[in-house]
Amino acid sequence: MKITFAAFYISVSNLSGLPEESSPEIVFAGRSNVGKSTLLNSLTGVKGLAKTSATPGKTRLINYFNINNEFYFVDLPGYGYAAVGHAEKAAWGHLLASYIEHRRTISLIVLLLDSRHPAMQSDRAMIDFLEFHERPYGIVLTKYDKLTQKEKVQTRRIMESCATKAKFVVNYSSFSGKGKNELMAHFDHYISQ
Ligand SMILES: Nc1nc2c(ncn2[C@@H]2O[C@H](COP(=O)(O)OP(=O)(O)O)[C@@H](O)[C@H]2O)c(=O)[nH]1
Ligand SMILES: [Mg+2]
Repeated sequence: MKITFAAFYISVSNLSGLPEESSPEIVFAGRSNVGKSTLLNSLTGVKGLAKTSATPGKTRLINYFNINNEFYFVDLPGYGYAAVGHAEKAAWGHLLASYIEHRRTISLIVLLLDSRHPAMQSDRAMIDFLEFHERPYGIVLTKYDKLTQKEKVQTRRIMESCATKAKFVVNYSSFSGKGKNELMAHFDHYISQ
């Protein structure tokens, strides 16, 4: 797959604001600061398409991007950010859960995990949730450029034991471009079906 067109489409703050279920959606989820905005910008080649921020936990919206006038990339709000209040956290957890569970046009969920600490409690909870609801998901290990050789081996072992239903695990670095072609090849499979 080649992305020839990418543009912001719409931001929504609740389920009733979601677009019609018409085009396929590739959904990106992960903890705050995992590198999701950076990954979206590097995949599309559009700098600043998704805003990158030094202050994690600020994006509380579901952002839709039109890709090739064919499908959407959907950027979910980051989870697991400690400074967010309890009530707000619960509300967002509920929104994310309902969206992931019920949205019929989701073709694939891409779960981003920080390759240095890939299975923190909130990540495991997300993996369990996806597996319980039998949603098609793949894993991207972000910031792979930061790993030592030893950590690479450890990370792979952890993935093999905890994300058993993942369709793929891609080692990714937005900085070097590592993993980009591999990830795009996986997308082909889910969009052309
Ligand atoms: N070393 C390294 N840092 C990255 C990579 N991707 C993102 N980052 C850094 O991680 C921080 C959070 O990135 P951002 O995309 O805003 O994360 P988000 O909160 O998940 O959207 C920023 O300082 C990025 O520069 C990567 O592949 N390698
Ligand atoms: Mg972001």
